[in-house]
Amino acid sequence: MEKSAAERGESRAANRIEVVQADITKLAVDAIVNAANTSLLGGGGVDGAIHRAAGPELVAECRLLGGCRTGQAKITPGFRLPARYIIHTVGPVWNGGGQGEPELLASCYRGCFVFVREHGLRTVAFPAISCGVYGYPIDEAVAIAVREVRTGLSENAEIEKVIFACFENEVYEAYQRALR
Ligand code: AR6
Repeated sequence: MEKSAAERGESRAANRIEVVQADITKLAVDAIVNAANTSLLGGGGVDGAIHRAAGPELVAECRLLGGCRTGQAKITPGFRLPARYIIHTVGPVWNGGGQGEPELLASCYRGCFVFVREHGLRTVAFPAISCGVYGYPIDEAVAIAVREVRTGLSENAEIEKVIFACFENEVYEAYQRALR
């Protein structure tokens, strides 16, 4: 029987999503996403790893950007990374869920997809934004990430692949469950 357009769209999106256990700084993609803070000047977690791997040119470039609000995104070159670009976004700190956290986290993913379109990027890797130091419950964050990535893929046929780069088992398993 023929599938509906919605079903076809869904399967096309599913084929373009990959979950990997990897250090995001090693991925040779068009862009990796950084889970940054509002200063954009570096920090711990994935942000620290990206700044170390990209080299000191990154913080010099970030100083020119004037920070970034929670839920928004900014783009820089990848410098010494295998990735061509870094899209820096600031996830919400989890404060119980009543402070607009879900909308702010969704806004991070949407802001990244705006840059993906503007720069004609075909491959992009996301870390689990807000799932580390910022304390977002993993299953809830993963549900938002998967929903927003599916939407981003359905709105942009040029994207070949979106990778969820997971550092921890718990996060990797949460993505596997959400995508099943
Ligand atoms: N590759 C992929 N994922 C990683 C890597 C890596 N190299 N390193 C850590 N993760 P976090 P947040 C995972 O804390 O919660 C920084 O100090 C990590 O296991 O990096 O958004 C910033 O400057 C977790 O699953 O980001 C901010 O101040 C996920 O990445 C603050 O942390 C996100 O954890 C942002 O907190």
